[in-house]
Amino acid sequence: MKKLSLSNRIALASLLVSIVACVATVAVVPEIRQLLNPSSSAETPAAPTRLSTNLPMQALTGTPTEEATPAIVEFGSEPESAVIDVGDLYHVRIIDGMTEVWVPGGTFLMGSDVSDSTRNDDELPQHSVTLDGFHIDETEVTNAQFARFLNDWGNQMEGGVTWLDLQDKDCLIQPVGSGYQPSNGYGDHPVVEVSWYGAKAYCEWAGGRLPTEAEWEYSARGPDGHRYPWGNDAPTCELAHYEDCVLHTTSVGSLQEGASWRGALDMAGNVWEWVADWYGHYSSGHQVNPGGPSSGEYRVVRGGSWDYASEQMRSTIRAYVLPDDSKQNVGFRCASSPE
Ligand SMILES: [Ca+2]
Ligand SMILES: [Ca+2]
Repeated sequence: MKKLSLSNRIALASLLVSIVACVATVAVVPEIRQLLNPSSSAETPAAPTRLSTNLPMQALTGTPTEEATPAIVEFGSEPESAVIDVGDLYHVRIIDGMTEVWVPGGTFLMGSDVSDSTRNDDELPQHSVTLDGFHIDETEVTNAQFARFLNDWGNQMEGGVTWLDLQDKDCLIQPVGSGYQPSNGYGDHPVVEVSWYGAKAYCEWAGGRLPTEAEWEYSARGPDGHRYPWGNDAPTCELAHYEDCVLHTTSVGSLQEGASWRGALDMAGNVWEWVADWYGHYSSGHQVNPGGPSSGEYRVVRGGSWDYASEQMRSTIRAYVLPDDSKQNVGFRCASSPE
């Protein structure tokens, strides 16, 4: 099938979502997980990149002042299929209109070579990873999409915090009446101020999951081990959205030239992206579908953001954030495995 343009696909996705809106929302209640103590004094892993909470942010209007009452959740019959196939390369998820691109299974070298003078220590040791094929979202999840999720489920507490930090002035979703909506003009910007729990819950609602760290890196750099999603050329503002560009999030998917080898957009820049894994040291040796350490204190975020330097756009860069923390430069995208 001929590949549709991004705008056509967005239009198609919107149409599909409208059709299915009358059908029912099928969701899975995220299991209640053990509470994590945000003031824990456990030892910090040795790593160069911990995200700061004090980075510049343009002033935003409409700071929400109180929590909205969660919307009523209604259950109904399950749609016959959760996705519409639009071709070999991608399909559209009905519940939120997200396009997912297909990443075929393969083997790649994860992390950086020890001789690379620009690498950080936590990118070592470089190791061979084999992955089964999976789908990953073409773009970061937007404020409009996350607001729709909150309107189904309310802003639930998990891990000691709400999924979305509505009290933060940098949050771009606001409670309105008994529901939620994106701040004016920010509907197609990536959701920020979302905890790891909120990101995970969204992906489960959408019928998927957070990508593993290995899946994220493979989606970005591909089997040839590119330095950036688009290849090895240094970042420009046509390729990625970072601190030399506009000091704010931008519309997802607006930098087509920066597409990864499978067509995923903004994998470098715009917002860092939560992945499923705990942060920890890589192990050496060949691994198959690795899921990271079995426990930890921090969760991994990937890809750099609008307020980070071009050096942070490398596809092997790792950073870490407490799962109950939420930041103005951290969002996410989802993945799924074939049924
Ligand atoms: Ca990103
Ligand atoms: Ca916050």
